Amino acid sequence: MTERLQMLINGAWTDGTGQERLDSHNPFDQSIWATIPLATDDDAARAVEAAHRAFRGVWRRTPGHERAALMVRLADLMEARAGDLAHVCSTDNGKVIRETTAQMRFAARNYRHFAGYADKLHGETIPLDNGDMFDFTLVEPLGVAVLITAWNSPLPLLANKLAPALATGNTVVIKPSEHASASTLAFGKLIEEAGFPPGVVNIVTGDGRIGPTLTTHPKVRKISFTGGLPTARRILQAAADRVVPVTTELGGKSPNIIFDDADLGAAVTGAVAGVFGASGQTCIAGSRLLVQDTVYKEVCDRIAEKARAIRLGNPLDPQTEMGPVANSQQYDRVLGMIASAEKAGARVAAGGKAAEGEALGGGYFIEPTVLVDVEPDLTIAREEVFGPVLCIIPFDTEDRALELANDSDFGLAAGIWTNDLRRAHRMAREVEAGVVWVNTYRASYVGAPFGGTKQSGHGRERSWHALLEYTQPKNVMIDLSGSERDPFAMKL
Ligand code: TXE
Repeated sequence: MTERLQMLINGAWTDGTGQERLDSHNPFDQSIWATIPLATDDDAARAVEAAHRAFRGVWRRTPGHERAALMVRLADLMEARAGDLAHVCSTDNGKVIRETTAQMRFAARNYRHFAGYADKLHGETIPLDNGDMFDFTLVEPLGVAVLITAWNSPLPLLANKLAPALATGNTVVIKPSEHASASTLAFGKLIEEAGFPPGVVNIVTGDGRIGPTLTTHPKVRKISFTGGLPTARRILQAAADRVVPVTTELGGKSPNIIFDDADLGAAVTGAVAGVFGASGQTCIAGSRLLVQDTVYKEVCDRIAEKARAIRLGNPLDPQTEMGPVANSQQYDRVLGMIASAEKAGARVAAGGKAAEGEALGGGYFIEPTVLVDVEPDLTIAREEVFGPVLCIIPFDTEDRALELANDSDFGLAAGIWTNDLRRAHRMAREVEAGVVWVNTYRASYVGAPFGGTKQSGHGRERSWHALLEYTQPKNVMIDLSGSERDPFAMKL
């Protein structure tokens, strides 16, 4: 049965004012399993107005400890329903249930972590030389924040934004991806159950057409976006008109660098998990593997062997290691990029084509693909594939590894595999990335800042740094002297 889902505006579930709906496809078998409303501009504007009223009316004045209590309740609910939510996520975007289940716990921890900040936000007093003036700061929320997310990990991506936004007293309008909105709408039910006041969290569904209404609405004070670079450019241009701050979490072409002094077993496993986890559909995918020439052949062979052994199957089966890619556009795009890379001279050491078979339900499966001897200037080595494709590039010296690693428009993550402590520190300092892993890859912790540099985006999510994205200090200066001053002289 196809589920008919609704949006959440001002505390009420609604089809919106339009008649149109979008289909949600299960990427495992291409069935239409749900439909979502295609929000109109009017729906988007109503959601912003509701968030604005809730900000002005109740949320801004809700004490920190009460905001925290609601967020903890939300985290409890999310943990209790992790199984159901993971099921919706996996059905909607094809990510394996092992990962989506862990992701629900991770997202819940995010709300719990930021709840801890809600009653501990404070400004500072600033000593002035002149003793009869008193100066202090208030840390204030920005107001209505529009949170736009992508389809690959809807609820963890949302938690990165929503947890700090709520903890600091902002209200929000969420716009999940048209390719995977169902889990965000299921999460909306928990927002309601936890008891958040109406309008604090609104969810509108639809595609990019409602984007401009959300990003140019005069009552919006903040935009946080996770998605692709072309959309980021459009959002930044829209926000520029009204000088609205934007946090961007975009893609990557992250280098994973294996030196010959590394523990090769761990490095090979880390490289495989780093790019084939989530079928390569993560912004942090370690999609460029740089391997020192002395161990190049051995590493390529071991990785190709491991890639061929990855178990593909139904994402809802806990034994499955890799699911389909999330939608038909991704499927066509990834296969097209592999074909072009082969034509341009990359050699396929594993995979390279669509995966078919009875256990694969007719879905959007692509074989885990390893391309070796890849010239660093090939498109496949420079552009984000967002699919299960690894490019392996040899290097000789540490300097050359660094040069290759930094020769990218992106700068999200980097992995360094070495047992040389000095080299690990040198590389960590020199590599252009927002996140560096040494002897591990794709590890996450809510207390550690996350975000990119260069065209991977700006601003930070998770950790106390995320609080800065949703607050601004207001400086207050009080004259305590009680005496009249020279009105034409600069004070102090
Ligand atoms: O992203 P989009 P898509 C990369 C990846 C992928 C590519 C495209 O390479 O192949 O992006 O993915 C909303 N104003 N990443 O098409 O289009 C849209 O509805 C406001 C990397 O999914 O960027 C959706 O909610 N919003 C990434 C969101 O933007 C607009 C994860 C993202 O969609 C809009 C996903 C507009 N004008 C894809 N137009 C990562 N960083 O992990 C669209 N949207």
